[in-house]
Amino acid sequence: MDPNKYDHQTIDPKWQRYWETNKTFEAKNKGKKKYILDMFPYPSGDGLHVGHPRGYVASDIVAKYYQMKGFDVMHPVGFDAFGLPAENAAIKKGVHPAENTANNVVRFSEQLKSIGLGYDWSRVINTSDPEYYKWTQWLFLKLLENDLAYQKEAYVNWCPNDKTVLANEQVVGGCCERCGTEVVQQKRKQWFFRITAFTEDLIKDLDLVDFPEGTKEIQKNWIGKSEGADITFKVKDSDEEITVYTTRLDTLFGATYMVLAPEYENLDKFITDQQKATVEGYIKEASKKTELDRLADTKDKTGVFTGKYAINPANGEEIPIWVADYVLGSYGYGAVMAVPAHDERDFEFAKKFDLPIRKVVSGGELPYVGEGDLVNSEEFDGESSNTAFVAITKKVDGKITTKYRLRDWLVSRQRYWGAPIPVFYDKDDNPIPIEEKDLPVVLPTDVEFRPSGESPLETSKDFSEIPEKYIKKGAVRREFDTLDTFVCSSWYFLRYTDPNNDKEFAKKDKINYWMPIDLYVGGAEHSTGHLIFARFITKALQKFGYFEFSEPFAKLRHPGMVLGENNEKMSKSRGNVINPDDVIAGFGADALRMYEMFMGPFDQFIPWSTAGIEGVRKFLDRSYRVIRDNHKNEADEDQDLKEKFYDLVVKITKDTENMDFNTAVSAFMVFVNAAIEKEKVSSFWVEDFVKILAPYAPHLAEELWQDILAKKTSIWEESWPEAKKYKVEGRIITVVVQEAGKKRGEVNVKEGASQQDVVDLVDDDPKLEKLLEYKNRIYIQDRIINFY
Ligand code: ANZ
Repeated sequence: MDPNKYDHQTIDPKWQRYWETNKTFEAKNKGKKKYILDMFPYPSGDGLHVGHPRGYVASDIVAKYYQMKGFDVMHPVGFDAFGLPAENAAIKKGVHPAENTANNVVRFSEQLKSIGLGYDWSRVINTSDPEYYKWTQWLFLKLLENDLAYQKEAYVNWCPNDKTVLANEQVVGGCCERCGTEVVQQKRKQWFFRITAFTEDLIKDLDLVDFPEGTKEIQKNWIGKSEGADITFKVKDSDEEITVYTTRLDTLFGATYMVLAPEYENLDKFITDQQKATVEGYIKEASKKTELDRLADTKDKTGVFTGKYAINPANGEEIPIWVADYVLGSYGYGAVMAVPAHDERDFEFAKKFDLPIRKVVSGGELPYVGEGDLVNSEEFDGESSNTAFVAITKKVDGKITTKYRLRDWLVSRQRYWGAPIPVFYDKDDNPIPIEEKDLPVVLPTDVEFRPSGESPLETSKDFSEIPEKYIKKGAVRREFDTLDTFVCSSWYFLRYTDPNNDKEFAKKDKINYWMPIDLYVGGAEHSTGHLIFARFITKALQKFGYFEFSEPFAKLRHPGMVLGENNEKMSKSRGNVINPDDVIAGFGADALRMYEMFMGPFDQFIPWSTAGIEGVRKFLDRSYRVIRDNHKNEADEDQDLKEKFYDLVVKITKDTENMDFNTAVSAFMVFVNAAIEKEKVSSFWVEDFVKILAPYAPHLAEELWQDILAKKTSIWEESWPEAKKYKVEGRIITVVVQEAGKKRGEVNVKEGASQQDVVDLVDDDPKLEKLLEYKNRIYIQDRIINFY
C-alpha cells in the first residue's frame, strides 16, 4: 500500500461494520427531532446508478450534521418494491417477481451500505411485504368508508403491450412510460380516489411548505385552476341545449361555430341522419388517440360537421355544431364555443375547414389571445374585455364558475405485482369491503402473472374462493385488480415512524413526534405524481383525525441528475453508465460521496468526470497525510491558519445547512492546501477538522479519529464544533465601498469596526474621499458600506 494514501479497501468496510454493530445511526425517539428522508428506491435489477447517491449522500450529510448538532435524527430507508417494472423484469427473466424483488433488495441494501449512508436499518420497509401492504389495504378501506374511494366507468389509457391501465402521468408523449408502446383508449369500470375533494387545499397549502418555486408552479399548473363562466346554447329545431365552459365570455360575439368532444354524452341527439355515418366513423378513429395526442397543438386538427346548428345567445346567430377531438370529454362540459379570432386551436381549425373568423377584441394580429376593447359586439363595443366579461355573462344568463384540470386518481391495475384491492362484490356488483381484521388480503403465488388482458389474480385457484363469512354477506365474486404502486408510496413515510406496529399503521404520538418531514430529497420528475398523491393522502388522514398536520414535507429539494461523461443522460443503450461499485472499489466511498457533492450546485444536471473524482481522492489523501504526520505537533498558535480555520468552520456550517455542498467541499480543499503549505504545521485545528469532515467523508473521519488520533469513542459521539473559539481578535478584513450600490473600492479594517472607523478610512483614501459628499450611508458590519 502506498504510504501517501489511505487504504479505503480496508477502512470502508471496517467502519461500516462498526456503525452497524453499534447502531450508530438509529433514531432514539426522544429529544429535538429531525426527520430526513430520501424518496425510497424502486429496487431494479440494474442496481444503483451513480445518479442515486447524489440525493442520498446529500440527505446523509444533512442527517449526520444534525446528529452532531444534538438532534434525534431519523434517516430511514425502504423499498418501493411493487409495480410494473419489477413484474416486467420478472417476466423477462422467467423468475417469480417476489424472488426477483427479494434479490434486488439484497443487492440494493449492500450497495447503499457500501456508500456509508447512515440509514436506520431497524426501520426498513418493503411495500411488497404483507406486513406493509396490509396497511395500504387499510388505507383503501378508510378512503372507501369516507367516500374518497369510488368506482366509475371511464375511458382509461390502455397499454396493449403491458395489457394494463395506465394513469395519465404514466403516459409520456402518447406512449406507455415503461415500454414505449402507443397507448389506446378503453372504457372500463375502475376504482378512483377522490383527490379532487382537496383541490383548493392542495393549491393553498403550498404556501405552508418550503419547496422549490418551480415545483410549486408545476403542481399549480397540474391542478390547473381556471376562472370562467358556464353558458347555455339552444340547439336549432330541437329542445336540446349545450352548456359550455369558457374563460373568455367577452368573446361571445366572435363564436362562429361550436365543437363537441367525440365522447360527448348523447351525442346522437346532435347529429342529423345524413351526417350520422361520417360522425360515427370519426368517433371510432378518435378513440384510438390518447388525450395527450389530442392536446398536442402541433398536430393537424381533425373534425366533422354534425349537420345541426346552435343559437348564439348574444346575437341569435345560427352557428354550426362540429365534433372534433381537440375538445376533451373530461374537461368542463366536453363542449366549447369556438372563437377562431381569439383562440389558437379554434383559429387553426377554422382555417382548415373554412369556417368564419370574426374579430371581436382589438389588439394584435389574429389569432389575438390578449385583452383589449371589444368590436363587432353590438352594445358592448368599446368596453374593455375585462369589464365586458361580467356584463355579457349577465346578459346571456351565464354563471361565473371555477374549474380545475385535476382529475380523480385512477388506482386499479389489472396486474399481479401489487397490493390486492380488499373487496368482494355482491350479485348486483356492489362492493363488500373486506373487514380490517381480515387484512392483509395476501397476494397469492399460484398465479399466471404474464399479461393476458385479464387480471392475473383470476388465474389463482386459492384466491378465487370466497370465505364462508363473505358468502353470508352476499359476496359472489372477488376484486382481482391490484392497487397502483403510487398508493403504496403515498403513505410510506408515516410507516417509518412506527414500522413494526401490527395494530395500527403507526401510533399517533410517534407520527406527531416525527412528522412532518424536515427535509425530503428526491427527483423533480415526481412533482405531479408521487408528491401530489402523498400530499393528498396526508390531507385525507388528517381529516379522518389520525394526526394534526396537513402537509407531509416541510422542505423539499431535488437533486440534479448525473449525466454521462459525454453530457448525455446515462443509459445502457448509450454505453455511458458509471457503476458506483466500480467507483467505490477504485476510489473509496468517501471520494464518491465528496465528488458527487463537489460536481456542482446540488440541483443542477452535471456530467460525470473521472478527472474530477481523482482530484477529490487526492484531496482526501492529502487530508489524511497532513493529519497523520502533524497531529502531534505543537497545537498553537499560527494566527493565519487560525483565521482560515475559523472561516472554514463558519462556511461548512452555513453551506451544510443551505445544502451548498459544492462550495463546502472546495472550502475544505482550500484549507488543507493552506495547511500543507506551512513550513511547520500546527495541530490546534486537527480534531475539529475531522469532526466537520465527518458528514462528508465518514469513513476517513472515523479512521482518523479512532486510529490516528487514538480516541476511545466514535466520532459520532462528538458535537459539531463552535467556530467562535477560533475567532482571532482584531483581525483585518476587507469592507466593500459602494456608491449607490455600485462598487467603487475597498478598505481594510479591523473586524468589528464601527461605521465611523470605516468612514475615516474612506476619507483617507484619495480615490474614495469624494463619496463623503453623500449624506446617506448604509453600513453592514464587516462587509459593505454604501454611500448614496
Ligand atoms: C371560448 C374561448 C375563446 C376560449 C377564446 C378561449 C379563448 P382553461 O383556461 O385551461 O380552463 N375548453 C373548455 N372546455 C374544453 C374541453 N373540454 N376541451 C378543450 N377545450 C376546452 O381553458 C378554458 C378554455 O378552454 C375555454 O375557454 C374553452 O375555450 C376551452 F378566445 O371558450 B374558451
